[in-house]
Amino acid sequence: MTRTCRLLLFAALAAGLTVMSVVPASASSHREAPLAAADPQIDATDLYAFVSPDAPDTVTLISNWIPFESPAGGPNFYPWAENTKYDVNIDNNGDTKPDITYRWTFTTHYKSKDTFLYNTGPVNSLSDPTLNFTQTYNLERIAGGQSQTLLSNVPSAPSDVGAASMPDYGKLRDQAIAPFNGGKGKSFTGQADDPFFLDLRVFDLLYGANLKEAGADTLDGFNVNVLALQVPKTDLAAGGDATANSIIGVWTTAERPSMTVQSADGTKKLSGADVQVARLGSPLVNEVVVPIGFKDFFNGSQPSGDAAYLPKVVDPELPKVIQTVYKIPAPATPRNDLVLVFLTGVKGLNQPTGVKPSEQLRLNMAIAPATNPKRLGVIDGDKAGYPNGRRLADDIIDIDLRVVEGVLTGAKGTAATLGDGVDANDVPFGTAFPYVALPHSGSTSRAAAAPATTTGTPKGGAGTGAGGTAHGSGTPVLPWAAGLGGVALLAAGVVTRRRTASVRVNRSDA
Ligand SMILES: [Ca+2]
Ligand SMILES: [Ca+2]
Ligand SMILES: [Ca+2]
Repeated sequence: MTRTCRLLLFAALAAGLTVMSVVPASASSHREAPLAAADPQIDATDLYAFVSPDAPDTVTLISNWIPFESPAGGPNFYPWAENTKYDVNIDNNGDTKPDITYRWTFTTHYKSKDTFLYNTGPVNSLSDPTLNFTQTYNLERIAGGQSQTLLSNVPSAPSDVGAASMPDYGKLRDQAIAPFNGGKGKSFTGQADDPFFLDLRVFDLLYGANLKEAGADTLDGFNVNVLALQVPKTDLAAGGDATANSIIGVWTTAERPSMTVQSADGTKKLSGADVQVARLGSPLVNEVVVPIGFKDFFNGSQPSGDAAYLPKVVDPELPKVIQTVYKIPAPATPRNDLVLVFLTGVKGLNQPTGVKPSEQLRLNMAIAPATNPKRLGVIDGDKAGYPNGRRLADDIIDIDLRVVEGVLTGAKGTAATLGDGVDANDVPFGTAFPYVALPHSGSTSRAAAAPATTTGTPKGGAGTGAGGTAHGSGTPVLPWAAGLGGVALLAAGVVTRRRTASVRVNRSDA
């Protein structure tokens, strides 16, 4: 058996084990890669790209980091990493190479290091002296080998310590929205509610003998750190022509120096050439529960090498595992439908002319925002949603479960109605940039915020900004991890093209 075959078998078996075991709360969609899980500041959770519903000449890009931020996690809370380049990359001609990169880099400041406090009194403004810990950032746009500074020394919104410390957090959020290019562009960085929603406790539901029981949002009450950007479509399109070149591919990455030297005096120094330590494009490529090891390879890889995954995508093992366990027939192979969704974009929707296969979140900017967004996006006839880009309210788990089970090639019955029972975020999204909900406050306990899902009470909101929906579809539930065979194998394929050992060695030393 070749190394590749062994690894693929292991991937399928491990994924199968996921199907057949109870999923612990810690095995979330977020902390999936071992190295990234130990290093949450460079753990990307989700990437979104959509035409702005209230400014349809612009596109909004949102890149989220640091999974499972517990709101009361003081006194250090959730700073951005220093010496790290947080990037959102755009391929606007389908050749797998980035043509434009937006880059945020952060610097930390203390008013006083003679206190352990994040804030030394109530904070009513980002410039208050009571906000002891602050971070500022520079935003660059890199294109054609040239770097242009769009913003410098702009404050990032702090973690929401609690109502006594930050009585009007919304005001702090507003102050952290920074316009540039004469107001044509906007940037926001800081804490927000995690907009991703899913149920990881599906086994309780499935074996609870009630497939119509509503799911519970595992990420309910948790925050993330958000990089949000809104720019004119013409800033993203090849040649500035958003009509002729309306399709872009997007992925987010983090880079930092390859060597970390930590000393007994409590200091840490980073040096050496930058190395990529995070990569995320389409959801569930970077979020699926994959076997130990594979995710970290993916995080260091480039889209230009993704063609190597093709054989793994067209003949995924996991639908066969689902067939064995759940008696849902696996779609016939080769799965060219999965290639369209995960590697090239769908022709006539979001596939660039002459595309080279690579994993990116592909958005056709020419498709106008939906008047009535559907949580299931394209498979429910709403072409402004995933997999044409991704809006905050798109129900990725339900969509990908159905896609992997063949809904794009006509699968009907159970395969076309699968879902995790969670149809919307725990809190409503905003209707204006940056659209993400305000963070859950450090003074709000998770228990107090727990949803009454078993009664079917709707929660969350009908946020219209990025396309909200109501809760409670009552669709049959299935472990979402089980439905992502194509993606798991795609990630497994990464290992067949692992990059130089030196990079990984440096990475594992961190
Ligand atoms: Ca390109
Ligand atoms: Ca949320
Ligand atoms: Ca769902």
